[in-house]
Amino acid sequence: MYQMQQTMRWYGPNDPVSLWDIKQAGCTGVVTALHHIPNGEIWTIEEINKRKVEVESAGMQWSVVESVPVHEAIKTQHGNFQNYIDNYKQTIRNLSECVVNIVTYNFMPVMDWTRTNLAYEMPDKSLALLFVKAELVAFDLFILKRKNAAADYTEKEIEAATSRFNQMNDAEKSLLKNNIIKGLPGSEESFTIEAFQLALDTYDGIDSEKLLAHLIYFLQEIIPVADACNVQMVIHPDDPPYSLLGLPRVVSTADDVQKIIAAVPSLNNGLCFCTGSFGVRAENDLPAMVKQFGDRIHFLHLRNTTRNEKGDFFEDNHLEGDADMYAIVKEIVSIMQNRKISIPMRPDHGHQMLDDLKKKTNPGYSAIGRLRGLAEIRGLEMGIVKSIITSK
Ligand code: DNO
Repeated sequence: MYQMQQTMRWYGPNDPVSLWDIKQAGCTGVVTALHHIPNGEIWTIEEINKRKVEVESAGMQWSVVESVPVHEAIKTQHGNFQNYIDNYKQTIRNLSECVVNIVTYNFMPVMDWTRTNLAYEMPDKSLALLFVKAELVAFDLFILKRKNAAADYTEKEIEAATSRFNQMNDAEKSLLKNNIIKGLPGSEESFTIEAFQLALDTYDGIDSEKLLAHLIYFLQEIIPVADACNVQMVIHPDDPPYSLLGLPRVVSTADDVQKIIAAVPSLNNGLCFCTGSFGVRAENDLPAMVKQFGDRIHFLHLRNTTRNEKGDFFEDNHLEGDADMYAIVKEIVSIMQNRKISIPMRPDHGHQMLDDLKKKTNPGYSAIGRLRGLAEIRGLEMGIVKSIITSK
């Protein structure tokens, strides 16, 4: 039976987690990107091959690129954005030339994934990633002081933000600011507060309808290239899956995904199905979404979150939290048998725990927490697969 290909993300030679650590976790594939190449520039065949050889020298395969970042000019359609689209096409061709055929990207304005607290202590003393809406609102109103920000929030939200901000000392305020504007691992963008405001300003007049039109234009340009060279493009959902700081978001729900597919139906217009991102919205029925979009899910991020009705969430253990991981993996197993393929997955994030508590790690990307997540999901999948075989 077809089973998921087990992979882990690797940030390249500076990652404190080595390729051999990943190999020892039981992975056969690696998810990586050429983070040293400035956003918008072409990835040359030479540079791609260098990374490929490095990964292969540890006995694994470069399974998925995460990410080829989409330049902000493409999202806003400002300036020489068409040049950036042309560069993007060339990067897709070059990756295909090197037989690296799955490419992740996102279309989130200004910020990639966002958390307000990167070291939230769990009852077992491991550290998790946390998003507290009141802290984000406090950052917006009292640190960034964005014009007309208050109009984006309810009275209750403003009250909660004010009271949260008043409890924070200077060090906590500065940490909150940095968590939001400095960019989390893989974000490729890092700002000062002034530059951050300028970046937000470039979205003046761009609502979600316009941003979606820009995304569709981008796809109409790049998907024919992906089709011609057999590359699967997979969009990562918004994380968190709702508007932040007044910015539009267009990849947060099943309806959003449906619109993107309807505009560009090729199966190479695919999805990186991230259970942790979609799972923060209660109306996203994850197993149903796997079923609905199964023919174009080419990459999986498996992780779990526990949310509340205020929009807060923390990253839970992989098999705990709001996402029914059993039902999700069962659906994935069934889709892989229908499609006769193994879909690459990575255990997304993990708690900082055990020896990693003494180390400097990339938030969410320490070795041991991800190893725990991978091991649990691997066992879950094996149980599902064996129970299907024995019930036949
Ligand atoms: C965070 C990641 C994201 C993801 C990008 C894809 O942990 O899931 O940074 O790589 O959004 O482009």
